[in-house]
Amino acid sequence: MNPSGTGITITNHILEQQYASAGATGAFTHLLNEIVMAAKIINSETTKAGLVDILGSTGRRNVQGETVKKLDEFAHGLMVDRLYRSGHVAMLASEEDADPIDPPRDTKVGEYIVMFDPLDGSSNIDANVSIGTIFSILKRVSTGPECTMADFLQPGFKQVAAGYVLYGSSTMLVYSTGNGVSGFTLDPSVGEFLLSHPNITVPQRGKIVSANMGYWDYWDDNLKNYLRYLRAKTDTKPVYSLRYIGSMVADIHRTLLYGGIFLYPNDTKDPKKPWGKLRLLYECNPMGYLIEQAGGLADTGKGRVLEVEPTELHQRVPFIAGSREDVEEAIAFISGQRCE
Ligand code: P6P
Repeated sequence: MNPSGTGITITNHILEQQYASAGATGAFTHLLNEIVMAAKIINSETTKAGLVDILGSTGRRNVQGETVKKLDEFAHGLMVDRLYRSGHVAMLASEEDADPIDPPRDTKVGEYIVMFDPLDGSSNIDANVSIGTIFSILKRVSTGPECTMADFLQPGFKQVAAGYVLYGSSTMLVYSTGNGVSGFTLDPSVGEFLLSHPNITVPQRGKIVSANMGYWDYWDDNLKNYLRYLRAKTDTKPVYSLRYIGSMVADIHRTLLYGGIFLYPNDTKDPKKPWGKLRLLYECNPMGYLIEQAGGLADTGKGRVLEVEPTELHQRVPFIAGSREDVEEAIAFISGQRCE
């Protein structure tokens, strides 16, 4: 085991990607490094969230004397500040804001569009369940002085990078710029993300199914046939284990490492919204990009997630992702081609 601080830092890794990319200007490197900085600061806040609540409930202020903010509002504000500070962002969109976020006055802007969920799963934080930050990076496509909605409504295969930060038993940053997926673990003793999971690859097939089975009655018969198939013991397949954390970053991280299948399918909870809960642009596209970069598949049940033509900033899509063979099998059931 290397002593702390002797591994490859994420900054080294990002720079190596820049050197390998002909004509790179360093803008992308700077942008990614601001996300790394934001991750370190958010991590610091999430690890003391419980304490802040206690302090906040007595003094109405946290230990630094600041007004106690909801953690996701804090993470949102920090991401906006750090990203625009890079000087390479054209415009931002966040799960926390209905509309895209304009750059502050007199901010140097660049060519990148970043969409993010600043603290996905934050409702779990009081239970000390892992939560995460998800980000998706594209290049603007508009050419005028102002960005347009077309810059945001690009299909997922246009992403130039995507990643997440998982604030859990250890804090990890996992990202891809299109050359495979790399995972870095924060070493608090040196304050650096060190390469811990080079070239993450999803196993071709797994033995884990990850879905909120509480919605069973809202799902259609084809999906139920698939789930019954997974829990059946046969000579050709094992019984699948159910693992569902209810925090997308944690569930997808496990799926990337262990394989299997994660499903947030469409449901009939609200007949007017038969498309599930997860948002396309800053949850399903970045996670789908990472899963595909790691050799897996990400599908809506009706096609590849990364080929969905977006129509709205916060639109939701069904999301079925994980090991290639598991997703292919799920789609065969969901489409009605298989029933056992
Ligand atoms: P449900 C968290 O609130 C989140 O947006 C995702 O992180 C997670 O995958 C999903 O919702 C869980 O939703 O309906 O199963 O509680």
